[in-house]
Amino acid sequence: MVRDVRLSWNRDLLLNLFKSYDRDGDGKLSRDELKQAFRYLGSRWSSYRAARAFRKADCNKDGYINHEELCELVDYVVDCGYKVDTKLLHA
Ligand SMILES: [Ca+2]
Ligand SMILES: [Ca+2]
Repeated sequence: MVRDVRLSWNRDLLLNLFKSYDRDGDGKLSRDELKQAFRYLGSRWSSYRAARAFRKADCNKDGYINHEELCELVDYVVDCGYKVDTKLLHA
């Protein structure tokens, strides 16, 4: 099983990943941007995940994940225990 080389996302990687999904560059993640990030993470239920993550991380309920709320989001994703293929890290 060569493909069994997987490791957990660490917080820095996740922070950078989510920042890179801020497609319109407004410094916040919309639900759609978040959904795409979850899809990248390999979630089969990216809409559901995005909705859950929003409820958890969107502290001021403005419909966006800002820089401070990003930490909450990363906590949530770490709790979910996403794994990543190491070859993705070098892509
Ligand atoms: Ca954005
Ligand atoms: Ca917010």
